Amino acid sequence: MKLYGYYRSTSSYRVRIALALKGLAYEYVPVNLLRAEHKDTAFLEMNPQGRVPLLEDHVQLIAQSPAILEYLEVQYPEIALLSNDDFTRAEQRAVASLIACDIHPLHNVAVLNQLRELGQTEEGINRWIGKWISEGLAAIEQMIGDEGFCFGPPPSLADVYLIPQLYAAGRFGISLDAFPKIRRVQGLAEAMKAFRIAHPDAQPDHPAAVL
Ligand SMILES: N[C@@H](CCC(=O)N[C@@H](CS)C(=O)NCC(=O)O)C(=O)O
Repeated sequence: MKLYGYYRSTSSYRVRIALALKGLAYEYVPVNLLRAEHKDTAFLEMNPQGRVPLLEDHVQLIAQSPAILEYLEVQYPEIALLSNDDFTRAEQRAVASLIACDIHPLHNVAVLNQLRELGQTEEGINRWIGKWISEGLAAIEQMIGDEGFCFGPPPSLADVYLIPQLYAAGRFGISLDAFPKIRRVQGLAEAMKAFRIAHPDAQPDHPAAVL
């Protein structure tokens, strides 16, 4: 398998966590968003949307992290990220969807650049980012369980989405002080190897690694 990604792309980070939790080996192919490598013709031929992540498996290409994660879950079910219980599985998907649909797209680089083009100030943009991340995390704080990862001892799809979103919150200087349950999950992830090897700091295209 090959994963085209960028070290601090939260949707690439989701896929790296899932691959690590499932114990799947893959080749990581960095696509530098700052150098606009995702808009190169060669990359656009593979993913017409020009975004990461992109997964290659058995010579097939899959775009969009939710589609990639679903594919991995079906193809490599031995370590499952979704519960067998219908209600718990729906809860796990609800947290994932909240992040994928209602938080992350609002602070994606293309959206922020569009706000800049429309004349928004950096201060306004920071307030915009803070609003969507803080409101989303406040809801998640109430949706997740009282012990273990989001929904019990084993990490699930909800954690696969939550941990990268917390990394983004940190990058944008958003405090997690009001979210003790979320901070508990963050602590558990920090202690688990699969999450550590998927972290942006551990990627070969992280600036500290490239220098
Ligand atoms: N819904 C997509 C979002 C992908 C996405 O927005 N990726 C960002 C990085 S996290 C990207 O490639 N941005 C480049 C751009 O917007 O030009 C997914 O989950 O895969």
